[in-house]
Amino acid sequence: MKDFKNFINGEWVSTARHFDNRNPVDNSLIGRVHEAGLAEVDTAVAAARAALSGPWGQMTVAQRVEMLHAVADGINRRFDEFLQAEIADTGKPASVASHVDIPRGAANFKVFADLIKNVPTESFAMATPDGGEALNYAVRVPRGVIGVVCPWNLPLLLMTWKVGPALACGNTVVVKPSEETPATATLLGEVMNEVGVPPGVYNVVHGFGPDSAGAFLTQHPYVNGITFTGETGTGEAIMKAAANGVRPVSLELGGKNPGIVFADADFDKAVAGIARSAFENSGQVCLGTERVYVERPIFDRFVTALKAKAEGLKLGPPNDDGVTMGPLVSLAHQKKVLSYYQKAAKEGATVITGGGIPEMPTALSEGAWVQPTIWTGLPESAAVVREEIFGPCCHIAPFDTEQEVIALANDTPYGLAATVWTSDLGKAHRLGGALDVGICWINSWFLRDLRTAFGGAKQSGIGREGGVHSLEFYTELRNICVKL
Ligand code: NAD
Ligand code: 6OD
Repeated sequence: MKDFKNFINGEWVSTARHFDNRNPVDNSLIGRVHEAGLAEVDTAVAAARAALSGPWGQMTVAQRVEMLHAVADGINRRFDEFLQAEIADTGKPASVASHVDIPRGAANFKVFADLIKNVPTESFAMATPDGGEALNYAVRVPRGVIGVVCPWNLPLLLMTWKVGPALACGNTVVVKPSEETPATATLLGEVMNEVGVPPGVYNVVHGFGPDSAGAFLTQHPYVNGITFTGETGTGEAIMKAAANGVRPVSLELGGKNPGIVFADADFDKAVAGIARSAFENSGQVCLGTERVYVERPIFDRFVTALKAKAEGLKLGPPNDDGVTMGPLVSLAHQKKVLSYYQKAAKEGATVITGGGIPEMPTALSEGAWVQPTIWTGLPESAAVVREEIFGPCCHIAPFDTEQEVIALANDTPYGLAATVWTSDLGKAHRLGGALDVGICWINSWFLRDLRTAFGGAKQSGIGREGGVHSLEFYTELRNICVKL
């Protein structure tokens, strides 16, 4: 039985209130989590605030960079522990987590450490009204204490994607991992201590959202900025909390992303790409494809080919050979996804494949399993075509013209991502410009240089992170003007 404690000021803090942490593969108990109350959140924020002016605040950029490289190396040294912790919490295949989640966990520290060394600021020699001269320049200063509130789908990756740049910029952080996935944020506390990150720089408080650690953290007056990844509704609540004290927010929220396949696309690559974007991580990727639009001449062939891909997925526990799909993150999420499977059937969908719970061996029957699922035949107004499901499923509809598919793709309150599959370069660029999303992939998915801007349009988020855009959020520019 594991015991997940809060990590505050470099120490492990237990509390009297606990909640269970379960493995979604079979619903077995992994351990208990110590829920932070207002007092623990208060202590964590105070520690983070004090650390700003301690040894951390006095480090040169070069020293901070070295320390963040040591954190990345620390993750890599304990790669297998991070991997096993992440797959126990989420149930995702080890083959995915070992290629995506854990390497990115380390890379998120290195990339932003390297970036902060090279960040330019503006500087002007100016004439003054009295005929003299002044030097007017800006320096980047850390914002202060950053509250980092995380989801459960890519726990280490999405947490370090915020913590890496926040620390690179000289801030301190208090992290609230998802209640579903406390493990890797906790393990990272051990690495921070091992490599000598000063106490108070990285803190972790466990708990839930409303009336728990999430709300206590985001409402805390000494938190100077909040970065959040999760559902759009939660983003709205956090934005309201941040209004008190006029604190900045960066919000990465939900999506209902279109995948568009033109008849001129490389057919096999398009099928493989859409299959990956719909089913990887059991469809629990905010950037995943839940609406597929296929040009009419290849529609039937595409549906048949995607069905074969879905039915070719091997469901099973993360460490088993050849497994390509795990369970959903929890029984609660399984219930939500299954409710959409039922809605689709009620609304008259043609179920091409799946639509229920797969038959699993007895040892796994208590797990949060669902079948990869494909529907056709629904109107655009159907719930499963409009609402984010966050499961391994998609609806496929035919289209006839470029203008028609652009209108269909944009007809959603969300605007996170899109994928377009075509061999026509002009069409690719036109779609890239016309789709109202934060990121548009052409003949690819989940491919990005971390120095580019990342974020959502419309209700998929506010702000951009990545590269210098992260530095914009995690620092403030101070204007200094010196009369010479
Ligand atoms: P969620 O919004 O339910 O929870 C995210 C985090 O917020 C958790 O740590 C939770 O405890 C906390 N929280 C909940 N209510 C809160 C409140 N009132 N105040 C403060 N904290 C609160 O999201 P989830 O279910 O963990 O993740 C799935 C969602 O996240 C999906 O909608 C998905 O699209 C989105 N997501 C978006 C991105 C992106 O980059 N845009 C990335 C990953 C996930
Ligand atoms: O790759 C990233 O940096 C990122 N923020 C991915 C988001 C994935 C959503 O589930």
